[in-house]
Parts: sequence; C-alpha cells; structure tokens
Amino acid sequence: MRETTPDLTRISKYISLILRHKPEVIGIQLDTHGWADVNALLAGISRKYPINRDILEEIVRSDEKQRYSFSEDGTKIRANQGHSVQVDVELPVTEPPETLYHGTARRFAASIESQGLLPQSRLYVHLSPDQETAEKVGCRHGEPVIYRVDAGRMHRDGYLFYLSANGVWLTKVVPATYLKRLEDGLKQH
Ligand code: HQG
Repeated sequence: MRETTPDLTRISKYISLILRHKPEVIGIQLDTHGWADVNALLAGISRKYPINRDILEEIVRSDEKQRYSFSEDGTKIRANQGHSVQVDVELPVTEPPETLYHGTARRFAASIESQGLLPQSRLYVHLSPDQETAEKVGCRHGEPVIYRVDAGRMHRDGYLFYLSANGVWLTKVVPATYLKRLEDGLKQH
C-alpha cells in the first residue's frame, strides 16, 4: 500500500463531513444543489491538511465508493449522497429492482421492526443493491443484520426511489411491512 493512502483517507473523511454534514467547519456554504466552490474547499481544508487541486482530484478519482462529483466545468464539487444538510442533489426518481437490501446492527432490529427504517440524521434511508454491500454497511454499526426490502411492492404502492450517482438507492422511509430480516442471509466470514 502506498504511504500516502492513510492521509488521503483522512482528508476524504473530512471532505465527507464538510460536503454532507457540516460545511460550517471550514466556514463555507453549500448551494441548494449541494455544490461547494472547489477553491473555497481547498482553502478551508488546507488549514488542517496539506491539499491542492491535484490531491483533491486524486481523492475523487480513487474513492472506492465514488462519493464525490465535480461539476462539468470543474469549479464545484459535491457529495453524491449521504447528506444530513437539506440539499437537493437532483437525484433521479428511478424504478427500483424488486429487491434491495439494508444492512444495520442487531441492536437496532427491534426498533426497525416496529417503526420501519427511518432516515435518522440523513435525508434518506440508504439501501444497497446486494447483500454483500449491505453487510459492509451493517458492519459499520456493530454485529450486522440484513433486511430484504420489498422495493418492487413499495414502488407499486407509490413510494419513490432515487438512485444516486454512485449507485446507492435512497427512499424516504421503509415501513416495517416491506422488510424481512435475513437471519441466515449473512455470508460466512
Ligand atoms: C438505523 C455509508 C433504529 C439504520 C454507507 C442505520 C451507506 C434505525 C442507522 C451510508 C431505524 C443510521 C448510510 C429505526 C434506521 N430504529 N435504528 N427505526 N431506522 N435505523 O450511517 O444506512 O461510507 O445514517 O439501520 O455505505 O448505515 O459514509 O445510515 O444503521 O451508504 O459513504 O440507523 O453511509 O456510506 O446510520 O449508512 P447511517 P446507513 P459512507
């Protein structure tokens, strides 16, 4: 692994904080579509981490989840999804596949099974296209459990789904009736 990798990861996490949750930590604002001015972002980050346009481009290009996008003219940057701040990143309403997945921690299961999936601090509930991705998401929170989401039935019942530029499925809420816990669905480690 290259020596620079940990630093880029740390900077990427800081960018994620700024572009999804707290642009005020570097004193910038996002516009209504979630865009930040690239020069303002670089100036703000450089007070904490060494960064320049090339490093930022490297972070955006190499991000394993493709979290960020530049505007066409390259002057602006935004997170593709995951926001808690109220922005409209112009996600296209998209017909979902019949089945999507949500990975979470076992300690949330009782609450999820009574209330359904809620977006909590984010704007949307995040759903994964496959079990493997859902398991990775669930592992971030503790012992993972995976829910199968009856997305096709939700769609036919009038719920809207959005597909982010980096392949994450988003919807406002998932009522418990569309969820099935996959007790034996976890892959062997
Ligand atoms: C849970 C990562 C109790 C929900 C990932 C989740 C994703 C409930 C947690 C993206 C609940 C919120 C988002 C209820 C939902 N009762 N708990 N009724 N409804 N929850 O981090 O989906 O690496 O906001 O199950 O890959 O885990 O950051 O959402 O466990 O795409 O780019 O509340 O973040 O991407 O946690 O993850 P989060 P998430 P990045």
